[in-house]
Amino acid sequence: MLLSNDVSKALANKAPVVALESTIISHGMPYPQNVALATEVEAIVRDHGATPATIAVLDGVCCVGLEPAQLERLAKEPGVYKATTRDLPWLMASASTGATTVAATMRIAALCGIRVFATGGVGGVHRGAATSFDISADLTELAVTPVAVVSAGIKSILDIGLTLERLETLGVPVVVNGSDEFPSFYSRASGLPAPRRLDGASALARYLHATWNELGLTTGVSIANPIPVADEIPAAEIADLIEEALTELDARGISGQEVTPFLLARIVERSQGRSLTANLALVRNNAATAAQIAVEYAKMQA
Ligand code: PSU
Ligand code: MN
Repeated sequence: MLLSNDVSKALANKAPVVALESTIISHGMPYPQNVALATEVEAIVRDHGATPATIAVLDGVCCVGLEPAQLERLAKEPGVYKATTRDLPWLMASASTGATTVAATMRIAALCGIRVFATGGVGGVHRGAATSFDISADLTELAVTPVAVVSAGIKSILDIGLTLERLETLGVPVVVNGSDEFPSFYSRASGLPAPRRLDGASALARYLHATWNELGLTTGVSIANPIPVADEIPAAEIADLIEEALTELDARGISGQEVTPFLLARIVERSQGRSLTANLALVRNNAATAAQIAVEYAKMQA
């Protein structure tokens, strides 16, 4: 494990740190918007008083806190693997380079003592999972790793209702920031109620403190942070694009790890970049919220 100077100083001082994933850079967005966003998100975290820790595996080493040249490499290099937790031992043993998903990022963050993590969307139960068995290992990790993941909910490429059921079964606390409805990434709406609601960073930090420090739960926490109203794409508008992407997925027989990156790329193409603009906006929003939560949570540990 290799921590950047900034990250190791912040952790030593018990200062707030926000983990950031790298699959969103390598497999979730096109170049050059991906590297621009990664850089901007780090600045947003800093502006809100926390230290950013972007996580990836570079040449077999788990890196926490990356240099600009390393972000550029992850954004551009075609051979970067997509790595969930179970891929980490192989990347390390074969000295390979991998971008970490929500699951793998959570695991590495937890090993360093980082408790708050910002991303765009988390994985979940895929539509048709009853026959494909395709359920993201992000849910498995949320069940066992004490890190709070701030996301804009989940895209309706997934079955949102089944994902919420699965999270309930796994005992993962799920809370929506400032809304009574669970958000669906591009849209504040999903048709499903928020399992629980809290408003703002200090209430959310109190929730994390109760989860881990007072109750001793060992799970992760899912904090769904709805996309700002001004950046939303109405659910009905994105629904057709998602259906088309899912039909093409079936026609091509794509399965396994390729599913999510394929769907993300198709939706960007078919929306003529509109979905990308919304995606950038919600990630910025999540970075700001996560940093505020990390700041409040750090105060409670003092
Ligand atoms: N959903 C998004 N954007 C993303 C991802 C999911 O809206 O970039 C990425 C995240 O890294 C997430 C991963 O952890 O995809 C889930 O992949 P899978 O479905 O293969 O578990
Ligand atoms: Mn999968």
